[in-house]
Amino acid sequence: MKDSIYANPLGDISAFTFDEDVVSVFPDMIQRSVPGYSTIITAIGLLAKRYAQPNSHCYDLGCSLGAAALSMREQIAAQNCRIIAVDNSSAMVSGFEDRLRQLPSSIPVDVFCTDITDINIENASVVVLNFTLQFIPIADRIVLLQRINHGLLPGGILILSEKLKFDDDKQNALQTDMHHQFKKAQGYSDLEICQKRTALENVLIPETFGLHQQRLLDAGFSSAEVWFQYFNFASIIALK
Ligand code: GEK
Repeated sequence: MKDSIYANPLGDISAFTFDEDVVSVFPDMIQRSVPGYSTIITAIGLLAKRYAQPNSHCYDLGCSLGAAALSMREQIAAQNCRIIAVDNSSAMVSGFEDRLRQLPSSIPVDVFCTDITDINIENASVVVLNFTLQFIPIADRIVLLQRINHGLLPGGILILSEKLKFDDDKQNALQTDMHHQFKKAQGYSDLEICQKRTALENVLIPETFGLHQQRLLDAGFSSAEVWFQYFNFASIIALK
């Protein structure tokens, strides 16, 4: 279904939530809003193929409809892996469960409707935060990353994708504008772009790559580098 949630003028724009209306258009919304989204989803599968260890867990935190979990499930060759997918939107979780019922596979996927800051992360070889950390309050991000690092096995990997901001004002304005140009090229109107931006204010809180990198190192990762970037959207590989 095509996303037209912000197509008409809304008197009062309430804060963005992942409710049933969003879930019904989510695949179209994320594809047309996040530059490089499908490339990142494909690469998450390839990285999981390389890093998933036998008898370990692969986590998709903030799984939405499970695109990253399904990409991992398609590629993982290691024996006896379990995918654990978590989201705190019940509409997303039931949408993903519906999808899973239609797509059986030998690799089990457990889906939990809970806050990712509340879950136990253990015996993990791969952890994915694909455009999710940006919705966690900044003060809580370090603890979550520490817990992920702690739950990763030696040789484990975190894939962290985020919308970025930039220290330099000109760079920030340019990259933000290019993102809007990307959305316009995907068929969104100026009104849709503007109303969505208002709805996301104080809900999606981007940070610079420098802050992410330093926090990942502070959380115990040995290195963190961008492997993909398209305007102000980037994906980072952090190695335990
Ligand atoms: C994808 N990874 O398609 N606990 C659990 N889930 C949360 C929390 C939280 N505290 N905060 C937000 N979410 C997906 C896309 S979307 C990104 C991820 C976007 C969930 C929220 O319910 C939503 O489903 C997801 O994080 C963010 O690869 O829409 O920009």
